[in-house]
Amino acid sequence: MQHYSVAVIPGDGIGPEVMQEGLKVLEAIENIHGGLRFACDQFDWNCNYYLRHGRMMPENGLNILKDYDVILLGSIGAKEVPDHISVWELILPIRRAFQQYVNLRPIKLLRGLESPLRNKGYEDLDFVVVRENTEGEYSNMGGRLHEGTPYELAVQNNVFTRHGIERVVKYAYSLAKRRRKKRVTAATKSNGINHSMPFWDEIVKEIATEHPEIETNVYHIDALSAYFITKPEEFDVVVASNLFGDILTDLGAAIGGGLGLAPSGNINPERIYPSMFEPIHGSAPDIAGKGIANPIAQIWSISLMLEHLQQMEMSQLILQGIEEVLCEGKVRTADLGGNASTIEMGEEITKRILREHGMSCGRF
Ligand code: NAD
Ligand code: K
Ligand code: MN
Repeated sequence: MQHYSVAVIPGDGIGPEVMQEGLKVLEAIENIHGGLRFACDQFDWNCNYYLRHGRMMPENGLNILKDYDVILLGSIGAKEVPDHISVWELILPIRRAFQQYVNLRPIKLLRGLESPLRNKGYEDLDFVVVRENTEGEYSNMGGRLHEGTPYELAVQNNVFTRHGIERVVKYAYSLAKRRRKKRVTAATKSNGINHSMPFWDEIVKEIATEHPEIETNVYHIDALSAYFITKPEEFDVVVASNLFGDILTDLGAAIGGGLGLAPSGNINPERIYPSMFEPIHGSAPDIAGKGIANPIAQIWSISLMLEHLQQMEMSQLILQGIEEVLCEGKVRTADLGGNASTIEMGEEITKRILREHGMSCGRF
């Protein structure tokens, strides 16, 4: 029997709604496999917790999380708490303390869905973005001066370290080696950003020469964004700084069918610390509480989590279950043009995964 400990942080808004469906899928996987056990502990660390305790997680929160095999997150953010508190005091500390320097975001059009890009099918849309996740533009170095005067100013420093760039670019190459097209595309803006991007480009070039079997392209971020729309079939592994990767992947999610589908992994490749899996989307306050959020991004994030735990077959099974439900087309949430609830969508996928294995559908 293989045991994994999972720290579950449902979060705010639609986070708990989609997490509930994700956990049904995880339970189904335990039933199918027989030899896998997930010991899930739930933590109520979110904006409500902040309003009660004045912090997003307990003082020893990171210490508590550190002993888990993996962390599963829903989404964080509520209007009562500024984003610079909710995100900066929960998600960013986890990413940094656990050296989750790779933010892995598959951009893949699932079977059964149509891309908003005309004439692009699932054969054309299948790549991954590797986003640097611990430094770059998301630093807290800087500040504001002369507030309330006409001379008011804000400075935000970007922090790029050789170590930080090398490790994420190396990861991108190691991933490209295992993929079909064997191609790395690096995002830059060396014609507009003076110090950090030329530094980034130099390191990409150094690592590229160590991998002659991998094709390397370097594109400016503005052009690259346009190519996501005009020629997505060209990409295999795209590596980008923290900010560029963040923006590229919401765009990637949109061409892959929307934010309701897009998963991500915050990965510590050395496996010294737990990695964290979460949908790309936030707490979606506009639809929270209505029970209509699409749970697929959360469920697919669990598939990525199983891949990280080297349970490839179970990971594939989840993706297959999602695709089959989408191909059938009967049960769809509002973002996909249907009228199914979050629960109906989650349970349909769970049932499908169980049925694949000739299991009775239990309580569903
Ligand atoms: P968002 O991702 O929450 O929502 C953007 C749009 O996508 C909304 O119209 C929303 O309804 C829709 N959407 C998102 N997920 C969906 C789903 N599963 N099904 C159907 N539709 C979905 O982004 P936002 O509105 O910019 O941010 C809202 C809050 O979330 C903010 O507080 C923000 O800081 C936070 N946020 C958190 C994370 C995170 O938890 N890692 C990520 C992004 C944003
Ligand atoms: K999220
Ligand atoms: Mn984002």
